[in-house]
Amino acid sequence: MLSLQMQGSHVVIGGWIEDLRKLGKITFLTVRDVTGLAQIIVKDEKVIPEDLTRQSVILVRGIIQSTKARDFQYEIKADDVEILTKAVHPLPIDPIGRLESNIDNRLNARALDLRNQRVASVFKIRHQVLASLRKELEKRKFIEITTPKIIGSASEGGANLFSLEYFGKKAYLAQSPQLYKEQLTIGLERVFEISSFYRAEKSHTGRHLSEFTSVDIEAAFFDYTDVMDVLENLVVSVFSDVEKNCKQELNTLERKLQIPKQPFDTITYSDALDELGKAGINLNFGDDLLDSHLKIIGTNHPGFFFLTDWPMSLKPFYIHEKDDEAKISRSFDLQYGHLELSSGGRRLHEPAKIRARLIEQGLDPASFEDHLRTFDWGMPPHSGWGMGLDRLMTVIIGTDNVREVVLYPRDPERLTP
Ligand code: AMO
Repeated sequence: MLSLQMQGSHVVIGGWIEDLRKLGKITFLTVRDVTGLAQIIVKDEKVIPEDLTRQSVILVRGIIQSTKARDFQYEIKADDVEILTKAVHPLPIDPIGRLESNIDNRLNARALDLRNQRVASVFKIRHQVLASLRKELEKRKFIEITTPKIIGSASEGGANLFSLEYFGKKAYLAQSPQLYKEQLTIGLERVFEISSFYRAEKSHTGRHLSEFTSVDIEAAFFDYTDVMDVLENLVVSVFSDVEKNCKQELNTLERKLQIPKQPFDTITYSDALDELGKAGINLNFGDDLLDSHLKIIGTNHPGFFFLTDWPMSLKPFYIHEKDDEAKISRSFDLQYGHLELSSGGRRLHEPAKIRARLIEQGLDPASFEDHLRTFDWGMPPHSGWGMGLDRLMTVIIGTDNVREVVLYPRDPERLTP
């Protein structure tokens, strides 16, 4: 790192020209590299290459001296400026964000968009979130796994799968690691995966992508309330780690993080129906909660809260019922206001029960045979959840568009770059 203490030293720095101003015969450049921004002053016109453009990559040789500039502690008086790579002019977007570009233009020039320090900050925070999740899960003895993304049959049932041709056979892109993570509790007991998964839904919202990053856990001998505890503590640790380790990035984004208060509120599905009833919407037990319903419930509960005790009829085949009420599941969603961040629950682990549930849901046990076999090999009682990392990032950053927090988002309209 350069500093004023190095006054008088000869230095060589490389970086991108962020700004360029000529004042008479003097040229001022600001050059950025991974360590920050430096001001370069060029007094000799012959030292400045012709047609120097913003975003060109240059090598500067010069001497460190004190400066009158308000935003810098020192400047470099350049003896030599060499262009390593010239950038075009005009650029497709203004990378320092002085001229605002719309999200589509920015995504079309994403590599350049990241030279905007606000955008780079989002992805540095995302890096910290991933590091924090891994650290916390490792502390709790979870082992990171990587499961196949090309699969031979639908993992959870349902129709929202991308299909592809696989050496003459039909294959699919995995929508979640659900079946594998459950199977792996036999051998590894506590597992987690952080990977891309795929949903062929024609959704055009700020929270749906065709390719999203899911954080999944599965743990033997945990009930659903135990994995809810893990989830709550993980979310709080992520917020604290971001707050502690990303001060500069939060500052750049002008974002003040509130560490969520614990314990998170819990409301049951029946409580939600009551709240809707008070708002004049009368649903029956078993009706799904639509976006418009979640908006109302989210207004009543603006922060993090768990929504539990969903009807079994709304849950996938692998979810366990409550012992005392067979119509209600041992399952939950984690909400942030109206936004669903995660869903999970206790799973069926008895072979006969899971076969019966598949049939009850109109699914064919024969197409799940590889999975069902593992239930005869000592399947422990287990629970888990899946959380949308991209959605969690939108909460941390404070945006309502998931495309802001994904480098190269994929949605029904976007397959490039
Ligand atoms: P579910 O389908 O609810 O559950 O997905 C879990 C979480 O993943 C995120 N998510 C998405 N994020 C962005 N774009 C999408 N298209 C998208 N779809 C889902 C959401 C959601 O809450 N197997 C179960 C989880 C489990 O029980 O362990 C599952 O996939 O944040």
